[in-house]
Amino acid sequence: MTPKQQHAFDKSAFKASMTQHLTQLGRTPETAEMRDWYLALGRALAEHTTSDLVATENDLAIKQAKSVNYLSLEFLIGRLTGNNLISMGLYDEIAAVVSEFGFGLTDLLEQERDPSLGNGGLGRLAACFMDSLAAQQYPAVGYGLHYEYGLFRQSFKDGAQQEAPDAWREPEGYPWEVVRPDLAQTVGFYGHVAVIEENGHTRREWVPSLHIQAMPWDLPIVGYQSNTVYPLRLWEGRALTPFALDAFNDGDYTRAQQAAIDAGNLTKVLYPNDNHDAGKTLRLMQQYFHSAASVGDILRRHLDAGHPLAALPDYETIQLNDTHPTIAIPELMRVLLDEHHLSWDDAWSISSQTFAYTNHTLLPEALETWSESLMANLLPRHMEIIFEINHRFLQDVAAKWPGDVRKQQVLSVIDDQGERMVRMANLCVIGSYAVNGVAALHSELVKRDLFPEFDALYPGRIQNVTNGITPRRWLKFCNPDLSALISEKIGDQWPAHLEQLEQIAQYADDKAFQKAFMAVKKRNKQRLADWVKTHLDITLNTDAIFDVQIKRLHEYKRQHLNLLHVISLYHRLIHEPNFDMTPRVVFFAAKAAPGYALAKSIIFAINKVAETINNDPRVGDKLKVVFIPDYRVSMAEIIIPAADVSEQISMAGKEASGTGNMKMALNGALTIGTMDGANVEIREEVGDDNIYIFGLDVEGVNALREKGYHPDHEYHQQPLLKASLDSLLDDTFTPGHPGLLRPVFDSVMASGDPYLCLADFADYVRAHNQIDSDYRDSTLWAHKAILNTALVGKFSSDRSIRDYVTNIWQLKAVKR
Ligand code: CJB
Repeated sequence: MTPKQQHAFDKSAFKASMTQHLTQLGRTPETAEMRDWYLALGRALAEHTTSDLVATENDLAIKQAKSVNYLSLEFLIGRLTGNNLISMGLYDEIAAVVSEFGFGLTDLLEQERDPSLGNGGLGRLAACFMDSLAAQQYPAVGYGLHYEYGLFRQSFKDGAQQEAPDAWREPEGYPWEVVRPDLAQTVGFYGHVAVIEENGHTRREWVPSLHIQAMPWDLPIVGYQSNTVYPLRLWEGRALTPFALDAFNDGDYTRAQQAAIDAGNLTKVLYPNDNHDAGKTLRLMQQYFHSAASVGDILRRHLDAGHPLAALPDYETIQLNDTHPTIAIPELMRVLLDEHHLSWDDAWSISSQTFAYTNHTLLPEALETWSESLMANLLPRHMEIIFEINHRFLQDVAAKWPGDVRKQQVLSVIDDQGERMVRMANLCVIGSYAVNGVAALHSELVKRDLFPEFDALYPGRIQNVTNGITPRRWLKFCNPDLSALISEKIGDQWPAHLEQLEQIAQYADDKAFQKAFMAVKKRNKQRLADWVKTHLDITLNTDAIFDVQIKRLHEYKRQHLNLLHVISLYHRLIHEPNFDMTPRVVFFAAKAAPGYALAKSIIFAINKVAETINNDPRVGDKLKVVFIPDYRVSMAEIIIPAADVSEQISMAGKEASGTGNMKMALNGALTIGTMDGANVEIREEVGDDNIYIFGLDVEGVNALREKGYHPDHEYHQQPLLKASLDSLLDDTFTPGHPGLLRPVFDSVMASGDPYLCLADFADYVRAHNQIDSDYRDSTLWAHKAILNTALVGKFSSDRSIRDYVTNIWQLKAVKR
């Protein structure tokens, strides 16, 4: 439904449609529960988005335009209903409809379970990018996987993380999705390569021994105030036939159903690792399944539109979101070579002008490699093609650096030191026309430290596109009061033109505006405090500083540094009679990968410290610690508008960009952060006075390592640090059970403190002390907070997408 159609929004027809959908759920308005109403609302709205999706798909101008295909194993979209209502321009109309049925819209929206089809930043970025593509009408299709279970649900038992399956579709199915059986693909696995003699030529062709059906489900990505709706197409693994007929007829029922069981497992669950490659066969199967189905669909669309194969790069570009879909490169080569019988050079020319690759991390443990023997078994023809790509590539390397064996070794797609492994990142760089990092600093480090030889071999190929966030979800929807206040001052065009926020900078010292701005913050803090009271039974003081660290649990993100600061505050409150501090609530929310033991120990430690501090009457409401369980997009939508302080404290050089930093700054929080990732660019925008930078920068980290780092020196030289660490060993936080928190102590003391928490501790405490004193000056704080909101317009994902469009994809917007 478009703004044009909005005028024609037919309330009574819509109400009838909702009632009709209730009937299909076996309910009447009298018997329906809140959930049924939510489902009926979603289904009634989805009728409109589906029809716009199909119309967009069949739009001739779009078929004739170049599209981007965003390939990602993760799309962390979050709830769609509220967001789509905003994009459709129907929020107020629908609020009126549901109130006539006797409900509040926000209560109804709470019924939706988040589709958690991603782990963290990488998956959320993909969702923001789809939103910005649709908002600006750059033709796009998102390709992902239709996991039956998303990221696990997290709860705590005696402080320890428990995981439960996330059945996000619930029994009734997800109201926004539509299955597209006419677009199903078939994907092969295993088998052998046949050599076929034909007209005096031999050619090679893969004969898979297992076939699985890829069934697409489309979710609507609704353009902001437009009728453009692009698909997020998610592939589900299904058996081609429900059972093997021969075995069925022989009465071997178990074997007969094996195919269905195998196929059903393929997209059963999202792998819960973030920034970590676990190397499981089923994961490689998911990756290939995703790539093959997506490449098949892209070629179908291209050929259906009547374009020649050779023109593929003129009409389609394929963005690889990290290395997870790399296998799409040899898959496209295979289809061009073996199915369309193109020559190697022609196929390579097409393929290498079609793919582009985004690198999201420098962490060695996250850089994917696959065992050559595993790949040769699962995808024998692809392995041959990879060898051929590598063989030709190494000839180029030898031509550039004659006789340099080391260059050959580091650049080769195959790592042959030890078990032979396929390096997916190398394959991506070789097979792509553009490679980008996700923030200026990160992209420099990709060139300087990760791929210096590639940068020399292919000058200009490695670029930067700084990440961004969608202002529709991360300001307009999640912070309606601040949105209204901004619109009052500068009009309501800013959600599509975030740079306009700069105009509110002129009100940074306007007393009335400061008052209104801080009143909004206070209401948002109250909303979060109410949530905490209801769900965790902790009473919070909303005059306290709300100090927030929300992100995946990872040593490099240093939640344990934050914890040490919390412990140091507690220590001082108890042991220094003259110590005074501005009241503070420190919020954490984070999931740990189920197999990441230390991350789980850190969660446990935070929970135990929280329990002790929150129940110590000597502390009063000076300090509270809240670990919000089951962090997810819908929770972020409540926490972010309430944050005063945003913790972005990774060890410099480790966080590629960060996007939570952008969301909190946009909502008027001040960052305490290292010179890492996008913090560097946030500082450039907001200015030194409006951000709290601390700790070693990348050069400092390298210099310290060179010199030799000894965490125990820090321990012995800094009494407050020592006291804080020691309390992890005794039973301060685990009464009667000393030693339970030792893993966290050991991670910095016995394991050499790989992320330099102790080296940065003193400066971190200094920065927090500055925050403590600045916050007391409410005028000063309001000034800084307003400037954060005003000056981070650069971080709209609309700008990121325009950078991709201009510097990489070369697309034109098609207005419908
Ligand atoms: N990132 O979320 C992930 N998972 C990975 O496996 C690798 C990187 C994150 O991607 C975000 C989007 O680019 C970045 O903002 C973040 O720094 C990075 O850790």
